Amino acid sequence: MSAPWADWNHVLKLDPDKDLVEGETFEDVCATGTDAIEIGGTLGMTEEKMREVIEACAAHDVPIYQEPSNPSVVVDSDALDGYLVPTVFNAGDIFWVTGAHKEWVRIDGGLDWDRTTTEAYIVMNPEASVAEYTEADCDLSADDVAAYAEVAEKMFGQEIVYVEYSGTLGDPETVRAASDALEEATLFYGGGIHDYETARQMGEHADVVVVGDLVHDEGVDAVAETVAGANDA
Ligand code: 1GP
Repeated sequence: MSAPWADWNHVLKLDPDKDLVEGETFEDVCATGTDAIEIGGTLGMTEEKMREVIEACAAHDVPIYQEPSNPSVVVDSDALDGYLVPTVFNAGDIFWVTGAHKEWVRIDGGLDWDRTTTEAYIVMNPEASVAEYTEADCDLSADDVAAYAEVAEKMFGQEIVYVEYSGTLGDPETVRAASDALEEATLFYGGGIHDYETARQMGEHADVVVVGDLVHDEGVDAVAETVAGANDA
């Protein structure tokens, strides 16, 4: 059986620390047509906030994954289809490559390996909090990104490679280079997707387009447009 993400075009990432647009509900969010909801966020995260959002989405018919930013916020819930655990390939601080993970594997009850997959992040926007946190080296050429993608898939057996421009629209040629470097792994792209056209453009190269802030800033209609763009790519 192939991995679920092999069939996805679009993922919506919810940040439990941010509100939905006034008047919109998690039911509306789940009805945007997105293939999966990823619940994560870098700042101000607590297990309680995570749990609230997971439970609100669980009533609706969309796969839900938690993307824990650190071991203390991992939520043990049957409502989750799984855990997508980031590891940052271009991090300057080794904590974000394997350091957090060595704590993770020792959480109470242990990790649920049947539902856990890592995402090999390549962090590209130096202004983003994830870049600051991880002390990522974002000064990378398309060729560098392609090389990291190849290392992730071939040397480290990663199923998901994630080119992350969080907060800004990235360079399509860099995304294309990452895509060309991969054989089997699924390429996620995230950052600055805000309408049909940007989703379609990045979806031409990435297997899966990830949309984040848009749902909190503009709302579900804007997200639905990006779903259409990703599906048309
Ligand atoms: C963030 O890649 C996602 O982890 C999406 O980025 O918030 O810019 O859409 P945006």
